[in-house]
Amino acid sequence: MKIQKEQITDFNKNGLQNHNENFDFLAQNLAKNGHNVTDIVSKLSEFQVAIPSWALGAGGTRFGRFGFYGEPSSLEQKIEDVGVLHSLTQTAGAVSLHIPWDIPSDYKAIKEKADALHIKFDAVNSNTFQDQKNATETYKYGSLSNISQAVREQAIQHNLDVIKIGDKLGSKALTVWLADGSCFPGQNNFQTAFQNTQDSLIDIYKGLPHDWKMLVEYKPYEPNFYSTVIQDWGASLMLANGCGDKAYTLVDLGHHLPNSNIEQIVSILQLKGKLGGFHFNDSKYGDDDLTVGSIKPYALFLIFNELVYGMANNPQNPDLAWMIDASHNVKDPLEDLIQSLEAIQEAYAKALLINQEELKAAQANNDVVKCQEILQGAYRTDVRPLLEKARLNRGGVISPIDAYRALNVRGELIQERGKNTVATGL
Ligand SMILES: [Mn+2]
Repeated sequence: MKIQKEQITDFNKNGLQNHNENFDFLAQNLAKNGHNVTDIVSKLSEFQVAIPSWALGAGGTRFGRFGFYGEPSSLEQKIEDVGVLHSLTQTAGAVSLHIPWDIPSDYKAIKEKADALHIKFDAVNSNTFQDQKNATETYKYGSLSNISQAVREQAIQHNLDVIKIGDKLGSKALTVWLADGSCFPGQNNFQTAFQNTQDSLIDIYKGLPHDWKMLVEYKPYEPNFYSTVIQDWGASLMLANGCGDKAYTLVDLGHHLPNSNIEQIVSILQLKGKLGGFHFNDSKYGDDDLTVGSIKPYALFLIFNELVYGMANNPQNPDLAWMIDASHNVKDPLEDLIQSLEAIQEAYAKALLINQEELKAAQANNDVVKCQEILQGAYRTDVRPLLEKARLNRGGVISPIDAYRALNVRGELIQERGKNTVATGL
């Protein structure tokens, strides 16, 4: 399914007057307070977030999976779904593939399809948390960290293959997330597992094209419940540093123990020029993979405050790979992704409203109350008209969820694909 320009124009007709009134009111108020509204809107327009291919179908839990009708069952269809998201929101201009779930059979055709929908190929993700069909070795006891050299070699080769696939599509980064670890004390020697992982990553790093990055993701627990080899940002940073300049830490919002100060982590990594990418989601208890901003929107805003500061003040840190990393069990996956994209833009817009000079002055005076007022003043602003304007400027819709429903996208997808499709890999 492809959304046509006329459908978007038609949909926008109804809401345009309301939007204009809301936008003008907000823009005037912001301008009075010294904000450059045009600049903020253009920053929002430019901000693009990659959609992971695995988030386009229902994810499921350890206990069961309830499918969602009309799911994409091929890479082509996944890219079409990202195309739908992008044409409505104009902020999903990239897709992040998962190998082996998304190996193209016809590279040229896939690239042409993505180009036509204005979608780029973001970081490619390797998978050594499942055994693959016909594999000679098993990852049951780990992959890059495994005590067996044969297993490590298989996992290294897989990552090198993923780089080759990504390279053919125009990707510029490999994301490595390891499920490696142990479920019981004594099961693993921590030092051996860490050293094996470092050595394996160095072998993969050697296979990176010169303009590529390696992003090392961390997670404190799950699927291993006693220890994970790359449990936190410190372990990730050590491994990245051990590989070289093109290796970076990747922060996934859900991969922290409760109450971790994630905004401080991203801040210091940027200072050190080592923050490579960011995965968005939300959670209540752990790696819950919920809709971005659905549980802790203020924490997301505080993270964006640090990201905005870093993007302005840390030229030593590269442009970040932004991706949603979520899973959908009860919602229409595309509606969930639209809500996530909106929440990301909202947090970004609010962070852009923080007057950094004023904040610096208040910090210099140890005016704690003023510091809080500045942050919360920005947070309490209803920035949605700015998001609407950013979308409209690029040819998107005023209200993506309403448009998605008005255009009966899911109904069309079911018509086209049937009810019992399953997204590959899930
Ligand atoms: Mn992730």
